Amino acid sequence: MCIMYNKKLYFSFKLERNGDMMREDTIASIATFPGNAGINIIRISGDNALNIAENIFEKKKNKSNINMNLKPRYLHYGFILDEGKVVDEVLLSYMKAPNTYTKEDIVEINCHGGVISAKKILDIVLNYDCRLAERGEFTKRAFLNGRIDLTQAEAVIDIINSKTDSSHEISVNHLEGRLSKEINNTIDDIMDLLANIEVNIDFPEYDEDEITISKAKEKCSEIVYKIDKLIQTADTGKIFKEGIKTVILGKPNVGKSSLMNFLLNENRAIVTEIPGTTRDTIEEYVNIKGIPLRIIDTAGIRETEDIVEKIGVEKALSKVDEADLVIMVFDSSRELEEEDKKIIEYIENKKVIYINNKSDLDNKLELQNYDYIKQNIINISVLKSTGLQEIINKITDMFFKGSINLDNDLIINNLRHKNLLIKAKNSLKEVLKSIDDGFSIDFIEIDLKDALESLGLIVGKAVSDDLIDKIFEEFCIGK
Ligand SMILES: Nc1nc2c(ncn2[C@@H]2O[C@H](COP(=O)(O)OP(=O)(O)OP(=O)(O)O)[C@@H](O)[C@H]2O)c(=O)[nH]1
Ligand SMILES: [Mg+2]
Repeated sequence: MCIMYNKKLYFSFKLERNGDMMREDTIASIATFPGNAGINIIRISGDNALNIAENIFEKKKNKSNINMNLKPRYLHYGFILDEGKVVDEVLLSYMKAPNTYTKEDIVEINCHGGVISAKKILDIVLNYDCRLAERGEFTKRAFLNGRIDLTQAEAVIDIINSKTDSSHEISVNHLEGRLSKEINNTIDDIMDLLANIEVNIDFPEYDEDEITISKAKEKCSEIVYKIDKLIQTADTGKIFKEGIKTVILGKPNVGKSSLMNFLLNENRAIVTEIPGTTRDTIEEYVNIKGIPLRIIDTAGIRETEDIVEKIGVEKALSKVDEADLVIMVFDSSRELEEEDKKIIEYIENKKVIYINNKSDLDNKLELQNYDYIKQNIINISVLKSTGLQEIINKITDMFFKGSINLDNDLIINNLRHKNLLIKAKNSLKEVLKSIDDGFSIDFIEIDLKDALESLGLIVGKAVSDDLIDKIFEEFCIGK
């Protein structure tokens, strides 16, 4: 006896959106960032795209291509005209549906850079039966028309927003469909499990109840293990996406800004011998040997009557709350002072790397009552450029268990995915609990279906319009 538990059928109950072409109006926008660059691109998608192109574009007249139609997938050289007047010299391409980014007809016009040409051409395009695209609407159409699933659409925005090579690499993996494949395989596994259980409910004579249950338990534990492994990658994924939020903290004049500049390899923050030089926080991204740091230089912590400095100190302390890592800097040429002690106390629940800067000078820093710090402090001299590698090694140990390897690992870098995986895992744990407690099989079925639903939402099956709108609102215009 065999009942096919069909994934497509299961999700079609739940309003499956992917696959059926949506008939939509034609949209257009500038796909590039207008500014002093070589070119800008205006992108048009929809049924009316070709008609618009034929109306506004005139090919450079040479004998071979006068009056020739806009052949798909060719670059056509010519001019955009407005009431017979040349607006710009352009290259235009026409890509015929359905093998395009949106699965609709697409026209792309490469015009000259700067802000005026692209804006003028877009205005001309919008005079036709066409409207300005919303944020992410091209990619949204790619999803709604079934060319990509939701994880792939989300990967597009992550690629655009990537600040480090590693984050880019993780998102490209997702765009290639590695995450979708993994999730879909897990969905298939649960489908199989459900099929077996359905057989048992409908045709109890075909299988021994206990055998089905023990098999279900084994399979379910395997799936929980697999999902758990994915969830565990989420912290690394978050770090690569957002960078390790690292606050450099210390009393005035210890060399915090000098360390910031050293890590960034540029003179970003002002450095002087006057204590209280840095007033505001300064935030920058830096990728040091594959480690993405979102690094924040702060005002030196001390009691002060200076109103601006006071605000700076408060801001510095507030940054500590959201920090993944604090780099606390001491000045080895000075004795341990009350301010140092207060800072040590303030950050006692954080991940901290203690730095003893100015180790090129005579050491006056005594850390008698702070054995842990004494044993773990890293001696550096920003002036002499020594000790950076040790800081990097320490961060690698703290956040990546000693090594960074993105080659083989599928990494979750999206909070929505993480939360849905946790939900699916919890449903499956309920299944295991029901089995242990001896509940009937139809009970188990309910939690299995809940797990399926959560996993389906990751790849975009049965998602609500509100969720789709929310996801695509994060995109930039023109994508
Ligand atoms: N000898 C020595 N001097 C250093 C070293 N690092 C920084 N300095 C000097 O220490 C002084 C203070 O450096 P800053 O980087 O401005 O210190 P800061 O902690 O940012 O100071 P505030 O912004 O005032 O809190 C400057 O004169 C630096 O040149 C070092 O490794 N050795
Ligand atoms: Mg400073």
